Amino acid sequence: MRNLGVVAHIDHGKTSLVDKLLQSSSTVPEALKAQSSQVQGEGQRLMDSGDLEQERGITITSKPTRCIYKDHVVNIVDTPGHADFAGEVDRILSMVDGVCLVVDGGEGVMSQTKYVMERAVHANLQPIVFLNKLDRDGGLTMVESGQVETEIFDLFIQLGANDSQLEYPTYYGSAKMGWVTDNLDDAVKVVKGEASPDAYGMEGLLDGFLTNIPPPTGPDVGDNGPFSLAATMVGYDKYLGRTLTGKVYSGSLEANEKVIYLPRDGGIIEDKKAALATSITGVFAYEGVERKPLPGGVAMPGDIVTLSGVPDTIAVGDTLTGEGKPVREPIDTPPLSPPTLSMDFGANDGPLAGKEGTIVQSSRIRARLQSEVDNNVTLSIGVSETDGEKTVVFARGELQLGILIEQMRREGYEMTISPPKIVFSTSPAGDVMEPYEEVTVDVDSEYSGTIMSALTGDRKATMLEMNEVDGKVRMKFDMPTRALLGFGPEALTMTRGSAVVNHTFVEMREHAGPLGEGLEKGKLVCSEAGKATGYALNMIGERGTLFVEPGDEVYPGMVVGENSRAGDLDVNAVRAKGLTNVRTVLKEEKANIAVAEKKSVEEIIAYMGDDEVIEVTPKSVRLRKRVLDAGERSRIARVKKQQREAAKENKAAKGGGGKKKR
Ligand SMILES: Nc1nc2c(ncn2[C@@H]2O[C@H](COP(=O)(O)OP(=O)(O)OP(=O)(O)O)[C@@H](O)[C@H]2O)c(=O)[nH]1
Ligand SMILES: [Mg+2]
Repeated sequence: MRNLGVVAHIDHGKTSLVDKLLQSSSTVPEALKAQSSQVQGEGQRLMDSGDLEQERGITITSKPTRCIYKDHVVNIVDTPGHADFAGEVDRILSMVDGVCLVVDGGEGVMSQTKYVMERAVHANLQPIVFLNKLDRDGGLTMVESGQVETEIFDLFIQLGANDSQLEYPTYYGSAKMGWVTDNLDDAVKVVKGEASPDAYGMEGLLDGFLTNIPPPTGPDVGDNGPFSLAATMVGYDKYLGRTLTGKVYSGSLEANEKVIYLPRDGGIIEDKKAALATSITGVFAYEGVERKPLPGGVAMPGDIVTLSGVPDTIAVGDTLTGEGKPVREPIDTPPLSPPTLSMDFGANDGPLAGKEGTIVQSSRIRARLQSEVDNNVTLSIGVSETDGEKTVVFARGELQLGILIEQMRREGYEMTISPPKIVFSTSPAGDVMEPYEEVTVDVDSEYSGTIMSALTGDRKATMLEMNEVDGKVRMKFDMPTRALLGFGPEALTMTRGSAVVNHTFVEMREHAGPLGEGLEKGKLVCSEAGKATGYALNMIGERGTLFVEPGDEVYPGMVVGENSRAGDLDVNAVRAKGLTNVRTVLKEEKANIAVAEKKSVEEIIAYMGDDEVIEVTPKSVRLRKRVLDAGERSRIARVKKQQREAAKENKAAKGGGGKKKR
């Protein structure tokens, strides 16, 4: 048996690789192979089986799958590459003995490559490197010159990899086309059309797993030892109820056996043992994305299995053990890095409340969030400090929150969500601490100055390094997480889409003080209620960017666009043109109106001002001012301005007008 995780930076081709590996193994039934190649034909990946995963083309949750290759069971776990879901990767690595590190040959080592490898090296996992996407235009250049391999080796050294880890083999190929080889010259021939990819297939890499990754090791308890398994993923199935996935650490388990669990931070409670026991109703493993009864029915040490009939209250990180002969202490599960962002979720309190959602009460919103937390260790919740009715959700990034909100919308929830707050902490000395990130920006050389001034100005970043290769510049910055919000989409606009921004949490540091005022965007705020008209939007469109279309329901205080100047502007979005035939007018005008910019939930999260809230329903996502009344809002704005000026004067007085010397 071999257990391995497929890890990489976002989009480097993990899921494409797992899909192709499955097709080359012998367990996966013909039907699944067909399904897989059909899915791939549409540019989609079989293993990205969730709705949102397929829509966005990214992996959100890790998925184990089991295949048989040359009489070996090979459990492969696909992991997400986006930094917001990095908590998933931490857990997966505790189940496996090796990792297949996928690196896009055209991009080389990226921020998330480092993050996942740091975890893998420290978890003592045996690595195998796969340089992917060599079929792409220019995909070979950096690989042929040896640059990518040097970057990878340097990374391993830097991470303190041990001798056996440093002996990792390197494979070259294309996950998309389904070929791999351990010989660079052969890969070059295939890419240049001098050799056929058919001669290769994926077997070389599967063989590499068998030779280089050690079989699972556990405590030396043999088959008669107590059964134990750490819950790595918890789920819910409408037929099976609560399910749990993890690797058998010791002992064995089959259906109908009784189990209890130990919380991750506590030992066994003797008198509660019997009350907490449940009977396992099923032992399963995944073939592709299909859940099947585990062949043979008995889960043995090393098996990665999904169980049903587990206690309802078991959470990720808890240890499941046999009732008759339990282990006394929970299995050690890895600590997680702290959440960086929080948002308050509450019932919709806007004027359109209750019209579009089916689940609207704050108590039900809280219950739903609680169940999310039970299944996902990287999220946590609490009661909001500002409003006891609201639930605060702590997460690791705007994408993670955006995906959660998007999922809830689809289930019928309607909510108001407050702007993201950075999670601060207090140092032992009593200073306010905030999270810092390392940010890498890859961009066409001509835009390097633009990026640099955008980040080092209002956003308070410090540049760490800058390298130029073939007209592309890679820059590294160090900056507060707070200052990074909204930068991704902005960077794309500033560089005509050429910028790729990546970031990883570094550490908590002393609070950097207020960010530049240039980051505050002026908004176009609706002054009247009704349906937006083409006539009105046509005029408003000249003031900036529109977020709504003719016919969209609007109300006073709703943000209908971005002002091209600083400061908010009240606009009437429902004004109609005289008394002419409204229908034809609408039609004529629609043609002239600038297309409304509809942002995704995570884009709105990163974009919203701190006096705004998001209103989410199954049908709409609206941005609005927290205070709807225009008069009240301008009063608050005046006070805020005064406070800011007073603070500035204060600072100037303290500094004596001159610049402080270091
Ligand atoms: N040309 C080319 N494209 C590839 C190759 N492998 C993957 N891709 C493409 O790269 C994109 C990302 O592939 P995925 O397999 O989803 O990457 P991933 O690493 O699983 O992405 P996340 O899970 O979201 O981090 C898709 O559009 C793939 O079709 C390859 O070998 N060659
Ligand atoms: Mg993926």
